[in-house]
Amino acid sequence: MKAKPEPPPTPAPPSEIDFADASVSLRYDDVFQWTRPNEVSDVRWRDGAYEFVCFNGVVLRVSVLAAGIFRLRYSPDGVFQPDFSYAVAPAFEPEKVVVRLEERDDEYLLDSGALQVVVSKADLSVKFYDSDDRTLCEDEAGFSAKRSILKGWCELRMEKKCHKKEVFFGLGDKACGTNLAGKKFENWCSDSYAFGRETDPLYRAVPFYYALNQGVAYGIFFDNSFRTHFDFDSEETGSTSFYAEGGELNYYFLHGPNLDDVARSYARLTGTHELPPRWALGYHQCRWSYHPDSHVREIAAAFRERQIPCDAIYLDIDYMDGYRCFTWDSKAFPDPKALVDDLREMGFQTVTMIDPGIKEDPNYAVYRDGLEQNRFLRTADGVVAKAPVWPGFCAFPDFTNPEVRTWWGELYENQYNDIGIAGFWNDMNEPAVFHVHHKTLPDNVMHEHDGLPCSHRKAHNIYGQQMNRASWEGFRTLQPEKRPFLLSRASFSGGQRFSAIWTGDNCSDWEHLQIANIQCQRLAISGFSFCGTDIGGFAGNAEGELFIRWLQLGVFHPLMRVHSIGKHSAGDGLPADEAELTDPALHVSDQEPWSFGEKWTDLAKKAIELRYCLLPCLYTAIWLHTLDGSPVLRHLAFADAQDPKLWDVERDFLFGEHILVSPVVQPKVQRQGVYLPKGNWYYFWTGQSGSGELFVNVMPDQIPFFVREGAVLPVYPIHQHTGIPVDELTLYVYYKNGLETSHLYEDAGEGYAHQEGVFSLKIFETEGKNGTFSLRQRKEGEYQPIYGKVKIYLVGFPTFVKKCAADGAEIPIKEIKLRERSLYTLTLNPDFEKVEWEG
Ligand code: MIG
Repeated sequence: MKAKPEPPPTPAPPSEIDFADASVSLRYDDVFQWTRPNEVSDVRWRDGAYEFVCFNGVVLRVSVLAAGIFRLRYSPDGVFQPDFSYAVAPAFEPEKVVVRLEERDDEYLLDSGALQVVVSKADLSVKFYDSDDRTLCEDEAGFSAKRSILKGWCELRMEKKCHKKEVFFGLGDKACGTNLAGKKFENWCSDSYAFGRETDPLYRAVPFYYALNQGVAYGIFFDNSFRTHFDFDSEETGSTSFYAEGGELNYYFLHGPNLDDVARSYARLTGTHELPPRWALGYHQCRWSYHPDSHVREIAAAFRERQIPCDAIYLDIDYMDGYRCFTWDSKAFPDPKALVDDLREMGFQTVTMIDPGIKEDPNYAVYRDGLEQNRFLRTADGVVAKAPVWPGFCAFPDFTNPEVRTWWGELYENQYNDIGIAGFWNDMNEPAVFHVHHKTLPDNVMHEHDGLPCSHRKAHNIYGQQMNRASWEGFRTLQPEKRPFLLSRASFSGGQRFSAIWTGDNCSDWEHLQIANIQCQRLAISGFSFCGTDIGGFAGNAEGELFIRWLQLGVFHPLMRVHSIGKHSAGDGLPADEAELTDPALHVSDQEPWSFGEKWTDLAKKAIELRYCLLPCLYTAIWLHTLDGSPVLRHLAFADAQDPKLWDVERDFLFGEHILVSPVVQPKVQRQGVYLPKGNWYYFWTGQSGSGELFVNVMPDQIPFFVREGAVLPVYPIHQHTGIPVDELTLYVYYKNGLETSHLYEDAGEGYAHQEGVFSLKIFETEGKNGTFSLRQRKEGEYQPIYGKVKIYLVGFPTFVKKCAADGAEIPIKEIKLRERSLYTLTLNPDFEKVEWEG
């Protein structure tokens, strides 16, 4: 070990002062100063972290939270603010990891086994290595911080080396192409009506990305709620950087080596959505607005008449009395309980919208109570902050105050407990206000921030997330035995614990169908697996073909909801530009499954039916997600990160354990080329198998998708809503020469008994060798699905099946020819343990 360097004889030189605006004006707008770490003077162990202290006072704290999760916190002046995060799940518990500190000539090494970090003595820059000595990620300029007189520490920066051909994924819900390399982004929750591919920022802020360096993955989660900026080498200088406009440079390094490992580590850190109620995974119909109640009833009746499955109908803002949250327009909805009861009778759940803005109106109880009980945000000068939204000027609850969250949660009592509204929809919670440029509350609005008061600069990005938390916790308290359903527009990392997400105000065109596809993939790998888009597009008018292709894609989105602007009573109090954009005259066409003529209605019905057939796959995928954080949707690169051909794929993606979806996102497609990741895949619609590059014939009523060889795909019969018990389960079993495992998870679809063991988990193991194929079933849990039989389809068996036995007893089989391949069916008792086929 080398002796510690002697401190320099003179005090550290002051950092350079840059009179930034001097060239522009003699009156300095502000004065900036940059701080960068200099030589490391000391390393010490303090409060569970290694602290590296530089001569000029910069400090880096490194802690190892789990095998593969390192945390790095920097302070430019040696002072750390209290450690606090709205993103990290309270349930996250650091693991004990053995870490060895070694001092070398020029650097310190922290060795945790699989992952190692070295810290340079010269300038505090860090490098991450894996146990094979591969450099995963290394600082370029590393840490720096800028402060100014007017804003204090206003740029906390990290700059890393960007490797040649390094690929980047994630970052929440950017609308651009999959690979983020060469682009730069901002995170600032923003109302983005009719956004496009290049629009940035959007509604959500998720400062988390994946990097893939020669097929080896790592992740970076920059846990900072200020406006953040990410640059993936957009200037081609060979560097990736990110910075925040305040707060702390505090990031987590998540070790791969697989993309899935990174996804799971991120989920472990920030949590997952819990199992939703089963109805929330059915088809949802929405409109701005179904109004009055008779119209809602007509819509419901039309679904049942046409036998088009549906589980939920939404009420947009017009159900309220003058956009006052938690009230009803008593003319249009004279008896909401009767409406909701009748809908439930028919198998529909009702979802209502709630906004954060509370109308300034002394006769409105929520506003009055809020004022009296000091529930609203105030400016730094102490006055209640007000800004116009739908109802005119509004006050905004401070959801970062625990008492306000409790108060807010209780406001749902009437709708949730008395009227029976099953789920809620939080809109405008960026928060959005009607100001053409600023679009949100001013910076000088103060937030309680759970005991660490701060300005809106810090709280803006978590406002929506904390509104969702307030709502969610309210539902859990009001009806602890019921699984909440909450859909939100804005959120922040970790917000997946409190709500599902839809992508906001998109448009009815093909470009937006492509964006919808990309955004959901990206949201899912960024923690928000429970996501969906306004199917058919929100703004503008869809045509039949677009609507059908979008519905078909929606089959594979955890939230499957049609929504569009239409007949609504908006207009009052709207700023001119918004009034124009939302002019109902521009968006008149209906967007119900039957709105496009008989031909398209049949196709829409088929798409929605497919959703109900595949519900067991979706439910199982979500269950797996809640268990280990595996995203329900994944970019194709997740299937084989070593294959560069998959890095830039945008259209095709993985769904759940074993499905690969190749949606049609362009008009008039008749044949579609697909590149399949390693292994054999079966085309669902024909049962044909293939690998690598291939073409499929695209039918109007089919969304192309493939199933991995060896997989067991559970399928339910078509049912009109999820409240109808299914009486049969079908297992599609795909032949493979080798082994594969699949799961089927089922439970009551509501309530929390599954946490006490009342669930049914079936683990399927298939094995093919020497002309035989077997399927084994193991069961766990105490839940008994009601279906009394299971039908098995064997797909892709290479020869003719000569013999088949279930649990040792030979059974007769019926053979059905399907194209070139044989498809064999048999019906068994659901408790079977083993089926064997011989050729
Ligand atoms: O300023 O409630 O994104 O889904 O229909 C528009 C009316 C307010 C925006 C939401 C949209 C919803 C609409 N809302």
